[in-house]
Amino acid sequence: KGSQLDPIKKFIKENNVPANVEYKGVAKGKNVIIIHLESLQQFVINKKWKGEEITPNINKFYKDKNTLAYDNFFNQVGQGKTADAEMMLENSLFGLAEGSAMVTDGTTNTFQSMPALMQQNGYSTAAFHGDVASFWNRDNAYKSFGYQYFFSKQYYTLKKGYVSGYGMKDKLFLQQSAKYLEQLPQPFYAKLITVSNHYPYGIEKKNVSIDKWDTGDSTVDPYVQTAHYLDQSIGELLNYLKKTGLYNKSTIMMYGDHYGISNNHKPAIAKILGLKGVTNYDLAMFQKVPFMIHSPGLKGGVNHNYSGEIDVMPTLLNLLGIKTPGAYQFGHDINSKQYNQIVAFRNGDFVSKKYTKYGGDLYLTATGEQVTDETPAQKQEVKKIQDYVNKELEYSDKIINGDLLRFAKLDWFKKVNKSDYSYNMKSA
Ligand code: GP9
Ligand code: MN
Repeated sequence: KGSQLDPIKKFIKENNVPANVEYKGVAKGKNVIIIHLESLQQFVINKKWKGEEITPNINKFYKDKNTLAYDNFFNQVGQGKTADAEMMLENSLFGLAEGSAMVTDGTTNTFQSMPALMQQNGYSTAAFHGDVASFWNRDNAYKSFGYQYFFSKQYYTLKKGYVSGYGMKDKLFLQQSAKYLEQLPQPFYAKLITVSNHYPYGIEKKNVSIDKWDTGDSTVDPYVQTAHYLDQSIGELLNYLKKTGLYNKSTIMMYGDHYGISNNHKPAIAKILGLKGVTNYDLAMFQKVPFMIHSPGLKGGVNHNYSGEIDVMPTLLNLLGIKTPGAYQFGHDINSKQYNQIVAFRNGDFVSKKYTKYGGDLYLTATGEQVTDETPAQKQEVKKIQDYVNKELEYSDKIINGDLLRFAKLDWFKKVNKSDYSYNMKSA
């Protein structure tokens, strides 16, 4: 009797593509700093409002000669939002169709996660977030992922007005985080999760330095102000990293976790994008989020492959020169010459190089033209993509729901011992 992992192993092997050798190991040995840009969408990159760039600091980083950016990169989250993004980025496994996998399975499941792997490759590992440790069950899931340190709210000096919404204001959070960061043994793998650009986009007057949008949708209009504030906090952090010399010793990756403006705000979205109205195709493209990697010596540029959060781990691993043969990862190196360009959304919709399916409608990805009467040949092509999407979601769910990685034996990975870690400041 074969293992439940066998068909999954077969699927992954059949769809495997060779990682790009030109990028292999170019970031080897560098610190890794991951900056989670809360709710930041790709459309704000290089966009102006009233003559001013919305995200000038991130734009500068995006255009740097050593930054590799991806402008057709999609969020693939479900109800788990931030937690789903974290799950995909650090495991190359999807969140679940319902709920948050980090909450339901993060405590008990076995994972072969990025932090644990990095630790086994000689890195120290730390996560930073200015909310309570228990949100999204991070205090347990991070142990399963192999984080040595988790600097949550209890580790920060909090004065009156330091917190808004889900946690510490980004500028204050990143200032204090940087002080911890520079004390970590190098090389380190660190992730910093911002939160100020989170719905309902509340920001006090003294932090406002750009006008609201004027769509008339009061939920949407202040998004530009919190995005601008997030950008300023990133600018400050990058300056600090340059000052301390860490910038040149690190690979810095930034990504947006998911949309900030939901599909319930179509008239406002149309206004912001300068469209007469929005189609399901426009909404699909609206799911793009920033993804960029900066590393000293890295040959920069903009990669246009249709890709998504599930691909981050394999893409990074190739840059870091870490091999994971036979890994249970559903993503692929986006830089691969044979990268497949199929992006699954959590509900089974997809974007691919040729076709986009969103909200039950089918479009040609290149033009946005709707396909209503599929030819038999088109039907065949679409079915092939849909089958792939359904299978990867199904197999990823099987791994998480069945805790199947407890059966996975790979010689490059040592099983994580959760009891090695304790994040509580008081008991530590
Ligand atoms: C809270 C934060 C928000 O800690 O990460 O999560 P989200 O609501 O975006 O999923
Ligand atoms: Mn989020």
